[in-house]
Amino acid sequence: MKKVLVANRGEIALRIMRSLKEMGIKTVAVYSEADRKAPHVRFADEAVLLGPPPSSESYLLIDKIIEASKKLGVDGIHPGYGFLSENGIFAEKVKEAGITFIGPSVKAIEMMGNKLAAKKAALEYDVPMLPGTPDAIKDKKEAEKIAAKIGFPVLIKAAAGGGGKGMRVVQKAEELSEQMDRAVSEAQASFGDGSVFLEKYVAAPKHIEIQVLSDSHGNHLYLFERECSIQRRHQKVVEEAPSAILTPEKRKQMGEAATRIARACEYTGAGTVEFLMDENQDFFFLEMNTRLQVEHPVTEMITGVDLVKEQVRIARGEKLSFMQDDLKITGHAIELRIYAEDPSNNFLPDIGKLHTYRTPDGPGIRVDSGYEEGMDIPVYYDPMIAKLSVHANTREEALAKMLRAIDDYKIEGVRNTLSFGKFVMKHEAFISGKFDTGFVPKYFTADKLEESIEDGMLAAAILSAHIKNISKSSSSSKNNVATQSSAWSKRREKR
Ligand code: MV4
Repeated sequence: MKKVLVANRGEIALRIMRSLKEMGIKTVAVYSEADRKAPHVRFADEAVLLGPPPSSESYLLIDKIIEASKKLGVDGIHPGYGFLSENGIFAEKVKEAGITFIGPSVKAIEMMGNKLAAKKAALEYDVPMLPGTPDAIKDKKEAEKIAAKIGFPVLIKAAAGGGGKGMRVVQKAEELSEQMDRAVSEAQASFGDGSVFLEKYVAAPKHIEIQVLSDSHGNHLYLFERECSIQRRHQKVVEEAPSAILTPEKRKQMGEAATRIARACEYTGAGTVEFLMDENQDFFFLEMNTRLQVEHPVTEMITGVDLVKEQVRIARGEKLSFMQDDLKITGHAIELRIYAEDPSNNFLPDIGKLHTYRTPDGPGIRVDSGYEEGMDIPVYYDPMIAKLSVHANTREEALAKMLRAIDDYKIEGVRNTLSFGKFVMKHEAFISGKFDTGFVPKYFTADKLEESIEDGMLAAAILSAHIKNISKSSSSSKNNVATQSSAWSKRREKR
């Protein structure tokens, strides 16, 4: 493989191209009109303009990306995450064009893209699953029977779904019919496929996923777990590796279950098997993501494995160069996703210019960022600005490092979730490891956000000006407290 096109943007395009460059592979970026000045475009050896800012007119244009690849003599395409990464048609067309798709086979993508097909495979390979229906539900009579057998509450899920879309909790039999109608129409509207199935509902589970690597010679390894329970509305915010609560035995059981799933779909490349864990620490297969995940850095930090390089080696047909027993967990890693969203205003997305943008530094700190000071955060794409990851010997040290790194991260001009990250890191439930997917709704309200150090200093300055005013008995409008504090609140509004 001599030249690879990265069909993505932002931090992940940059992260992938860094590894490619270290492997001596030439890189080709693609970009939209909104990303002309983006770092991933500058980093690449060559770059191709795809079209106007909306994804549907740029990053999702399958044929245009393949045409450009052929023209530039590209022999591999890496899809990153999101966009075309789990699109079977794209993977198929890349292959037809004689280009290597750096990812799993079309068969594996399609099998795991359908939750029911994935569960069938899991069942055959003896992977623990929640009680539920093996097939899509056709009529309500059948649904009632099965729900009664499973026992309420039950969850209706879309077969084509994922990420929580089309999910409906049913607390009692009387609600089943209405919720079925809603789930089917939601699934039809979102995925063009109205098939749904039932599962026993687990209230407040933990979300733990296993990283797997599979080569084309039938070797399947697990690179341990990532704990991803800190989410809001199915958007992950904090991930860590290893989990604070898994025993070595449980870790091995989950890892081996994950590699059985990989075997079941003859997986190749890097993949993630998601599990729910209940309060008894029993785990259940949820779904498999057939891509490199956003949160992969925490796994890289604790294993020392570069997952992108492994993806490339596997795509070239090489055997994995290590075995399960060679893999060890070293230390503890935590990742915080920083979004251009206002945590004090219901996480309303924000856009605009990064007037100040300075990232933290030092041993054990990794920043995966697609932006630089002075750049605009566009409206068209995911609101994630960057990922801040830390690695230390122990979880406690990693937490302390994360808090220091958050304080050293300076963002002005765009409201962001740094302060929310600080709230999580300082929360007793997070510190103790006793948390689940209900963490954010259970504990977070906007008034729990600390003011930033600068705001604190500004407040002190205003207070001291106020005291001077009083002692001088002066009340010129310039030094008037009301004017000052309104300037302060304006400042607060801008971040
Ligand atoms: C569940 C569940 C409880 N019981 N399935 C949400 C996204 C999709 N991947 C599966 N999800 C869930 N499935 C059963 N049978 C709770 C969730 C869930 C969840 C899962 C992982 C991480 C965060 C979550 C937040 C809410 C609900």
